[in-house]
Parts: sequence; structure tokens; C-alpha cells
Amino acid sequence: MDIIDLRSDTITRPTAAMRKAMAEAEVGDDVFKEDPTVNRLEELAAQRVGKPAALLVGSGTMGNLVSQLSHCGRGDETILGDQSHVFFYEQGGASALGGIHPRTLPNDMDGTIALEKIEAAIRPDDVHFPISRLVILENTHNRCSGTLLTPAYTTAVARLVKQHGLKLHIDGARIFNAAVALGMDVADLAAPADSVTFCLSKGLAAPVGSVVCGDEAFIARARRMRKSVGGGMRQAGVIAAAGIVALTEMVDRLAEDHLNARTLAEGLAEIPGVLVDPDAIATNIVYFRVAKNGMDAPAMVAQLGESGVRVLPTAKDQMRAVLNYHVTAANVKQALAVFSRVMK
Ligand code: TLP
Repeated sequence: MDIIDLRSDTITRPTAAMRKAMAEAEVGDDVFKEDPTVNRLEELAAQRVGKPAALLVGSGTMGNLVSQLSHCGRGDETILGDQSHVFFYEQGGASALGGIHPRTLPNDMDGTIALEKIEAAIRPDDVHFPISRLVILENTHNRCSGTLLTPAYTTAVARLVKQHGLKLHIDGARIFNAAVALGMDVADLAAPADSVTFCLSKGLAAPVGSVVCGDEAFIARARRMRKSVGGGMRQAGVIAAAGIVALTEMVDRLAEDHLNARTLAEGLAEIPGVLVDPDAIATNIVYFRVAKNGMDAPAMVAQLGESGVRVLPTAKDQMRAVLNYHVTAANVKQALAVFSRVMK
């Protein structure tokens, strides 16, 4: 039985070109900045994202953590969405390891946080309050169904943030999906931010790695923070080689995932008992609600799995499907047939 794995785009396996590049990678000790392949990836990433410098890290979580540790001191406050990955899924690492205090604001359905709420949350200089230091946005927004933030919105947040002397970080784990969906350069989406983390190991299909981008001084601090959390890697060129292929060969094809996501959402919307708005699907992530007498989402996910379709239960009545490199348009049709059968 062919398995159609829609749990995440993190499940993607390296392409043949990546495996070849990894096998042939020229390497050195990256803690000494002597790995030529890592250096090449960091230069390429900085150039693509339009920032002066970049740093390879082990994961998106590590990228967001070292970014927060580099912008904030102990007791400083970050302002971020209550649905953000940083708040929801990163174990509170910034608090646990950096003493950084998170102030959450409600994310709207489109992944934005209302500007007036951000402004109201910025603390005045008062001995009772922590110091507001950093605003964090997420583009695309995972828990808001892969919605994307426009440059107009990000620019407006950045203007506000700057007026008050704060910094802006983007968790851009899937910022290349946003750029492809908008038909824009990633650099235009990243321009308003002081720092951006993006992932090589999601839709871009590299096996490991994320990259933090920002100015030289910020990346120098992030390099120290990466080392302190044990993220200084040695012959990391083996990883970086796949990252270079990801950035040069795998970006444009993300459009296929977006098309497949839309087709999946349209098909799901026609199945009785499934609730999803196909018009809300902007990139490769589809969240949908399911209602079936006597069966909750985890039970349905188990049944779908037995029929070869893997999705992630995200609540008692909700599931997530993420389109990715290994899922073809034909697979989407097959998956829809399985959904119809299980929902009957
Ligand atoms: N997201 C994973 C899970 O952790 C939920 C997924 O399957 O979607 N930012 C965003 C927006 C993310 O979606 C993720 C991973 C990360 C950061 C963290 O990346 P990793 O897994 O590399 O630490």
C-alpha cells in the first residue's frame, strides 16, 4: 500500500541531487568558520533573504530561540501571537533558557495581530514592568492554516516597532511558501524585519537545518547563542550542501504544493461532515474540522492511517494536512477518496 503522508512538510526526504551534493560536500570545522559549504550556504541565504549575514542552525526552533536570546536580555518581554509556533510549540524555551517573558496577543484568523493591540501592549518605562524588546510575527502562519502576511502588514508592524525602539523578528519557517504564493522575492517580505528564521527542512525538502538572517552584529550574537545552546556544528557542510540545493532547486516547485492544497480543500469541502473554507487556503497547509457521530479526530486519523492516508489530529474535532514534495495531484485524488470512505 502506498502511504500518502500529509502530516507535515517536515517529513520530506532529501532529493537525489541533495544526496549527491551531501556525499561530495567539501567540509571543514564550522565552529572555526572553516566549512566552505556552510559559508557558501550562509552567503546564499543572506543574499536571498536580503540581509547582510546569515547563520545555519539545527532547526527552526533553534533559530527562533537564538534570535530571541540575541535580541533580548533576561526579564525582557516579547510580544507574539497566541497561536504562534514560538509560543505554542517551542516548550517556552526562551523563558526556560533565556528568562524572556512572552506577552501573547490574539492572532486573527489570517495570522496577523491587530496593530492597535501591539501598540497597546508595548510597555511604558515604569519600574513595575518588563522592558518590551521584541515583536515576533510568523509568515506563513502554521496554526492559522498557512496564511501569509503581506509586506504592507509587516511594514506597518515594523514602523510601529521602530517608533517604540523595539525589534521585529519573523519566524519565516515557511517564508518561501509566502513568497511563491505572492509571486514576490523573499527579500521583499523580509525587508521590514530585523531578523528572520527560515527552514530548509520543510517544503524545501532538505533533511536538516534552518537559517537565521540579520545584520552582522546580530548574527555575531546569534553565533555566540548558537554555541551556548550546543548548536555549534563541526563538518556541517554535509547538511549545508543539501540546503544549497534546497534554495537553488526547490523553491519554485512550492507552487505545486499550494495548488494541491487548494484541490484537497475543495474536495474536502464537498464531503458531508467536513468543514473547511477552500478560499482561506493560501499555501500548503489545510486545517479542517470533522464531525462524525461517535468518532473524534484522533479515532478518524487512526482509520485514515489504516487506509494509507496519514494526517495529524490537532484538536478533538480538527485535523491538519500539509502538502509536500512527495504528494502528487494523483495522490490528492486518492486521499480524497479515502476521506469520503472514512467519513461515510
Ligand atoms: N512545525 C512543525 C511542528 O512543530 C508543529 C510542523 O509540522 O509544522 N516555526 C514554524 C512556523 C513551524 O511550523 C515549525 C515546525 C517551526 C518553527 C520549528 O521548526 P523545527 O521543527 O525545525 O524546530
